[in-house]
Amino acid sequence: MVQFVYKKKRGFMNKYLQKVLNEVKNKDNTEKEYIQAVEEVLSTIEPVIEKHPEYEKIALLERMVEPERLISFRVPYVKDNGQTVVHRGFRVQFSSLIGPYKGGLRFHPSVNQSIMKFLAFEQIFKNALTGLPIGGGKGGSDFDPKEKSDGEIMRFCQSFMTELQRHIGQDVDVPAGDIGVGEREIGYLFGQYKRIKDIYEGGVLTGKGLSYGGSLARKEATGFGLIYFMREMLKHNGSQSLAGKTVTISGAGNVAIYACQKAAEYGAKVVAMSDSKGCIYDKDGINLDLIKQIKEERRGRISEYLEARPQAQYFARENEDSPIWNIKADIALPCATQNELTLNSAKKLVENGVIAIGEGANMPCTKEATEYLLANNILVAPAKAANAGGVATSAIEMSQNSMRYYLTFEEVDKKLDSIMVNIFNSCKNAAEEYNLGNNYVAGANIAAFTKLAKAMEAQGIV
Ligand code: NDP
Ligand code: 2IT
Repeated sequence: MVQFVYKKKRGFMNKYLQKVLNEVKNKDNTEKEYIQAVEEVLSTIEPVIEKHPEYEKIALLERMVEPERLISFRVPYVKDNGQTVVHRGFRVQFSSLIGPYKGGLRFHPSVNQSIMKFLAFEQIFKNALTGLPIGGGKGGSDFDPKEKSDGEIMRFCQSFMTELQRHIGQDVDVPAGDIGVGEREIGYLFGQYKRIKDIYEGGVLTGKGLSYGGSLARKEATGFGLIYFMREMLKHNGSQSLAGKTVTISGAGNVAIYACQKAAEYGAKVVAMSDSKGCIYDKDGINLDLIKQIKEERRGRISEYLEARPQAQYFARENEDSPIWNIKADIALPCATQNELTLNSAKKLVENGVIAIGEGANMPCTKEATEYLLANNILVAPAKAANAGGVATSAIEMSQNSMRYYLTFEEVDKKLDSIMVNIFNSCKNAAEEYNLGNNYVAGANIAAFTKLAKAMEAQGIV
């Protein structure tokens, strides 16, 4: 199926690309995730750069890999036991080329500058693919919301926003959720913003609660969008469908839960889900209501699933390879975090007959895993395209806030569906134009890059 094979190259044929990559590797040499994300994009746009030698003179790529602004700040808060703790906050305002900076906030102990920059960089391309007027940004903190009281979460969010508020605004930069930041955190952040600015500015954050300006279907959007993209990809490759397919989904958070719901609605059987500690396998199909109770209501561990369904199995994670990828499936959906699907896992999936991978998380496959999957003719729905439904629906939330008029669930869902169809078609058309078969990883990067390059040329040297 895949005519173009991702080759492990010693370097690029194109000297300009090689020069830019070398500069990033030298300047940002400790930022391994950021280098990985840049290398992945550069490795797929070579045919476009070959066609446009004029880009070098205007330093188009150098400008694309340098954030417009990178903000790092102190976030102190007081724990319930009276102890003051200091965390590090970030906001990377990477590109305002096609709209206000837009992207989520991640609260996770692993957060650092490299992870923030890789996420913000990918967000620029993702947001361009949506066709909506949103630039690229990302932020967060190395704060761990796990096992914190509501009071601690609230005080942390208030402290975080006390600094962040001077950098954001509905026409400037619009944060949303990501790992560890959901409706509860967005609520506390919004409340503090409103208090400091003394204004109701609905469009300053997305993923808000429905009672104060949120959009119906935003919660579901990333997971639903992933499945809409997968539906299109299967349809265009052998007229296949999700019905009757066995699916495994890593993670049990916002993206994973709603991907599971939509996959089941389309007649697929989801047999496994996971969290960072391990995975559950339920051969009769995952009971999603139970997962929602454990994860959304109790904020518990996925191992608790066995208490209600003892016939299911639990596999604890022992090393960097998540046990979920050892489970036989037609479709695997990594929806947890970056680099969670390694070369070993990719080999296992291929050995077990997987036909398609859908990246719900950002950069979930390692570089080697992606290369191996594509070389083995596995369909890969790349993150920048496949998980863009979340941010696209955030943009729809912003529109509703500006209009002061709210759409129904069905209206938002229908828009989301048609955006995902358009994104798939953009990836497909770009791949076809450059004779890359069904390499949608390259297709997504080329489609997004082409749009961004045009906007950069049009706006002059900024
Ligand atoms: P949540 O916080 O709701 O859920 C995250 C899930 O991933 C949890 O099950 C968590 O397990 C697991 N996880 C987190 N870190 C790790 C890790 N280091 N190793 C293994 N498992 C881990 O986050 P989301 O569902 O919102 O985000 C999941 C992914 O989707 C992220 O990559 C995010 O960037 C991406 N994404 C999110 C969008 C959104 O709208 N929310 C939009 C587009 C992409 P545990 O509880 O044990 O930590
Ligand atoms: O990675 C992502 O696209 C998100 N976390 C959602 C960003 C957003 O602004 O809705």
